[in-house]
Amino acid sequence: LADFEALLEKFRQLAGDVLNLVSLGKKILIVTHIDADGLVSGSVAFGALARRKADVAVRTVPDLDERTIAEIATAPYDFVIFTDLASSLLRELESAMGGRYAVIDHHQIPEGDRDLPQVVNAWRYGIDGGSDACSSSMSYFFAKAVDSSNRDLSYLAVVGALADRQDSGEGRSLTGLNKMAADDAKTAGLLLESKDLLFTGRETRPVHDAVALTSTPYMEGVTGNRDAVLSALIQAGFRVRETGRWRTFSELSEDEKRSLVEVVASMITGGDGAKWLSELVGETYTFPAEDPFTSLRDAREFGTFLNACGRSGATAIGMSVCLGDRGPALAEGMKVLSDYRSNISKALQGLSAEPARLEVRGRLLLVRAEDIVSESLLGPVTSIMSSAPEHKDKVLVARTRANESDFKISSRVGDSFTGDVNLGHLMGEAAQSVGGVGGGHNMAAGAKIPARAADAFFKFVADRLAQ
Ligand SMILES: [Mn+2]
Repeated sequence: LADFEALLEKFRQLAGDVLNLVSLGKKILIVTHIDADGLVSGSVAFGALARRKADVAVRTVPDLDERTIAEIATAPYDFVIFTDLASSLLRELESAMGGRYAVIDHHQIPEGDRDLPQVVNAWRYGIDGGSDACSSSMSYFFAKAVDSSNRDLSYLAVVGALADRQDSGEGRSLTGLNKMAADDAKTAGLLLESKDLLFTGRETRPVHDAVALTSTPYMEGVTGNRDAVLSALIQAGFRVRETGRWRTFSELSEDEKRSLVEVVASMITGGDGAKWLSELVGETYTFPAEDPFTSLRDAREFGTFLNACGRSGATAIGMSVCLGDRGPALAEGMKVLSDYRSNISKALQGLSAEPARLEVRGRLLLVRAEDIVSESLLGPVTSIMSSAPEHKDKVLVARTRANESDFKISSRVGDSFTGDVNLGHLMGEAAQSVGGVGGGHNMAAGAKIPARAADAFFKFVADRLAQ
């Protein structure tokens, strides 16, 4: 049973311990992951301590391995807080760092490690870390325990939760600890919630663009079909432009939204129009303090913005924006976002031009993406591919080179996969069987394995799925 009170009590304890270190002038390092949830949770923990005049620094890592741990352990810091990382490497961390660390995380954690005093993990408190708590909401409640004035950071937890696809409540709403953070943001006047059509880029993209970019749900004949959408809208007499610029979805009147739905529904092939509509309507999370027409106004788009920064090596830009920079960092980040979008579509095109790279083994779809998809884009590319109708009933496992000797692995469970699989555990066990490391969530997980053991790794996964 979820015990939120015990979790909050643990955060009060941790906050007390850390503030004690701060008052002794100790040097603190925050280490976080590069995805949106990682950037938010790292920024929030960093911001909370910086506001208390702590001697604190933050750094990001694409993933944690023993070499990185060894390097961090010898860096000149007295205490290290890991966010959105480390739950599958706690033994290694413990032996490298002794008691000089804390972990704030929501990834699955080995049963035997749950009670380590240094670790604050959602699962330990009966909270589902795959759907009810992300590192951002965890880190936010840590920040609030450090100082209640950090309530103004609550809206960031919403960004992290949506970016980690935790909108698993009714009508794609937030639940659990994420909802508690969202409620704080609403109370502070920083967040508006309403039911609407969840087109991607609803605040920023031209209407036809937003429709064609939307891949959840995947709309056959529409998703990815920008030009067709535009001409259908024009043919229907839809006002797509205002003097000199494209209109966005968020500007449309209710009547216009209805007629847009009609046009889009008529374009969808091979499906049930009413069904996709019901999947497309959901909870929108809007930040009224952000400028209209920026990517920060809609919480889901804010998450995409941060993922783009993280996956493009621009983590400092993403974190600066989280910490309040709406000038140079935002402008720079917008450029990063548009490059990121085009790199992803190039990667997807590259794969579809070489169908031999896809191999079906029973319910497993194996993708050999080396030399086409870079390590940092493997996660997003895997997500998009697994939502495509032809792959939805599979477990998709993709690989690419991380360096000369290792493969990076990214995996997703398709929406209509029927069967019981816990990918976090499966990736962990499969990686371990070949001398690698892996872990994550039920529906999305990853690993790093020695390249020479790739065949054995895939065989392990395929055999497991065949059971
Ligand atoms: Mn996360």
